[in-house]
Amino acid sequence: MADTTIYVPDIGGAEGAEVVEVLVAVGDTIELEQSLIVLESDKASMEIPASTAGVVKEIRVAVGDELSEGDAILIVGAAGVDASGSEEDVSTAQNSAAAESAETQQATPAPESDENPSAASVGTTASITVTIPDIGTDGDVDLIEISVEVGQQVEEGESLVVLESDKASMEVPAPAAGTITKILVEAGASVREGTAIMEMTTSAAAEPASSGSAPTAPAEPIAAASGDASANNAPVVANKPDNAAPPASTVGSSGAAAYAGPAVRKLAREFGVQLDKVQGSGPRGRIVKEDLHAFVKAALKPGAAGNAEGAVVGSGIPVVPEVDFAKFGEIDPQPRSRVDKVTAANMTRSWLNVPHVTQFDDADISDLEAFRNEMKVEAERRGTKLTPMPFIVKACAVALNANPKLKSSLADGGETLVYKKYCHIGMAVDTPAGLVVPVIRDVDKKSVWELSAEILELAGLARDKKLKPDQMQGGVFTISSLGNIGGRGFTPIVNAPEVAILGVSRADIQPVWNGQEFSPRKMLPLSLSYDHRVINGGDAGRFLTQLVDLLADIRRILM
Ligand code: CAO
Repeated sequence: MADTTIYVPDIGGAEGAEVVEVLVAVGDTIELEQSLIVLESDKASMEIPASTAGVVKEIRVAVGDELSEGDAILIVGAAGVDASGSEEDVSTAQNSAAAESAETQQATPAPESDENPSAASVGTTASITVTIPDIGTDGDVDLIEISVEVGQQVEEGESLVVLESDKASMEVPAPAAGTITKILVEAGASVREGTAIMEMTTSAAAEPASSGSAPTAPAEPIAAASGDASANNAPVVANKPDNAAPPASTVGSSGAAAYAGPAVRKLAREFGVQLDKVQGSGPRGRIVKEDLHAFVKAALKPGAAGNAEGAVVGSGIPVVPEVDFAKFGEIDPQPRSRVDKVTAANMTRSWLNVPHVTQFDDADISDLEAFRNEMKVEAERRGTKLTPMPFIVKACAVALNANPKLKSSLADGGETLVYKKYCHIGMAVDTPAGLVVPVIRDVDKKSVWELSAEILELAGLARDKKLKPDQMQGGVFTISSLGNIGGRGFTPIVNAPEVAILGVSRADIQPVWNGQEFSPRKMLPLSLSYDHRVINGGDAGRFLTQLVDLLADIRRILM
């Protein structure tokens, strides 16, 4: 692709609109209609979208420039072409020199010259290392999640990583808008104030704060690049409060007079929020994402206007009113771990979306238990411990492969059922930080010994908070065993988008009628919950019956 210059399109006749933000940097890969700059006239502020995709090779404007229709904004080249290797040698040399100097200082403001627009094209990137800010503790804390990846563009204040101490979890925000160039830590690492976590290039025009601002520091908002631009690369207009007549290209109908960028408007539409009801905290009252979050949070509080006790919100779910428990006695409010909160959100989502049915049966594991006891010495010799779990996991894999619907998932909004040829099974593990579900891969290809060792290893990693994200992904079915704890049965919640989950309760000796007499048999209570949109009683019955048969005679696992 030849280099393409992107010019200011028709901006409704506005002359000399001021560049208030540059949203991309040299070297960025941009998509069609991605916002490039924000212009502000005396009537409105506008985000100018890209009329072509590619890599930004040169930026011809800087914050403070005054632009009119037809002025060059930037030059875009083909993706994958090194900017320094193009025919634009002179200007890119300027850029890289400027980029280097920007590492230590802010970009030089562009000279206000209309005659020589290229003189205004200074490189506007700086490279910074983000470190862990003051997190209120001298000791190490766990870095439990990396929320971004290399190459990702982030907004100022966007969460980069999540930390969890034994007291609280917190997010470290991006100190400035820019692009992540290197991640220096792994999820599960122990970090402390000052630890370098990633490197990023920032738009120098964005005035990056010193690296590693406080996790809760309110970010000086910068409009997000938006995929929400209207067609034909028309600028997306965010009306200023004093703009009485919104231009035709204004995005969104509700709150049209509010002063907000398209990304915020899009979010507002998703939340169903009327923007003119939201107080903006950005420059000149611009509404930023944080304002929207605060608004929604306040609106969801019981007692908030329009949300009185008993009223319904969102999808029509009545809100459980908050109770002042201190009125009734001493209380000890504790912040919940992130794992607990994520589990709560997942469970609620599954409970609300999945029509659950639970089916019960007991497997006679007397012979399995006898065999397991015989194997105990060998297990010790192998340095492992043989619980019923690896046999259950293995039997599930056999029954799942024979009943593949039980390991399918819905897709395309319910139009498609995705059958999986692989058999990765998740195992719920109870840890002090909450419930986690490591996934055992290719269960159908592993021996019971291998599964036993892997279960021990994954359960240990889970309890030590050392599981990597990919060790918790890709499951087709989940087993939740409370066998080591107790209970006669329970109704587990499907781990969507999976469609079935097996609950295992505590095995016990039960009198079982053998046709002539009651004999003492070790019975394992099983409960299978399934998504009735996908699985019918017949499917579930066949699966569970086969599982019970396999566990009653584990030689069948080999068949
Ligand atoms: N019936 C009777 N005894 C059982 C049993 C069962 N169904 N399952 C396990 N046991 C026994 C084991 O044999 C072992 O006894 P011994 O030490 O005498 O051999 C003991 O209970 C402890 O087992 P374990 O917990 O060390 O190992 P496991 O393989 O059975 O389970 C794991 C591993 C990770 C599933 C389990 O430790 C765990 O965390 N379970 C809780 C999962 C959970 O919270 N689920 C709920 C999710 S929904 O809220």
